[in-house]
Amino acid sequence: MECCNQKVSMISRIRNLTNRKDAHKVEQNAQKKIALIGNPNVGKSVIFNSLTGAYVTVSNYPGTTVEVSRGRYTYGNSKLEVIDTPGMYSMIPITEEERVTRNLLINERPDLVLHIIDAKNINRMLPLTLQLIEAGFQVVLVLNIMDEAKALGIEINCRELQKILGIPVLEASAALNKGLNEIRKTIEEQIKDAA
Ligand SMILES: Nc1nc2c(ncn2[C@@H]2O[C@H](COP(=O)(O)OP(=O)(O)O)[C@@H](O)[C@H]2O)c(=O)[nH]1
Ligand SMILES: [Mg+2]
Repeated sequence: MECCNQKVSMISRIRNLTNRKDAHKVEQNAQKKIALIGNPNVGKSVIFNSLTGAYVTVSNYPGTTVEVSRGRYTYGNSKLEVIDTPGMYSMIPITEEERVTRNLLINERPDLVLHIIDAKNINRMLPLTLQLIEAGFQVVLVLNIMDEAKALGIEINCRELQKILGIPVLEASAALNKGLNEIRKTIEEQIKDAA
């Protein structure tokens, strides 16, 4: 874990030396974007629906038959675009869905990435969190399906995980409407920091 810790802190130092935001922003005042990323069946769409409500468009990603949903998230006077992406296991794509999500991340460079994982399987899912951090994204990790994890006796030391990764880590049971206020609060705090 120490080695992983050092790696993450080195990456964040390198990230601070580069000016990636300016390099990728087409418009200075473009609407900020949040992408929901994660394996299939981790609750991305449940969280997307709760964040966006009525204003949602679903379209095929250009040149593919893979659907991507986009919606609006409003707070105060600010509006964000939220993107519900096709399931992804790794930044190195095997399926067409993964290729779409990888391309979307590269081409649209979201200001914030919510990596949503199933709390029952964090060991299998954390490598993608590291890949997203390594790729320079501002990441928030959501440990969803906590209700089932707890029922199985799985306990996760969120504080320690947060310290090791250097990013916010939240617990949620989105289908039971738990943890969503905390997700909203964290999005609003984090998006302010996204220059
Ligand atoms: N028990 C439980 N089920 C959940 C939770 N979040 C989502 N689900 C269920 O998991 C399934 C997949 O959710 P969905 O949002 O479609 O996942 P996606 O493939 O990541 O978009 C659905 O049946 C949801 O109702 C949760 O926190 N707890
Ligand atoms: Mg979905």
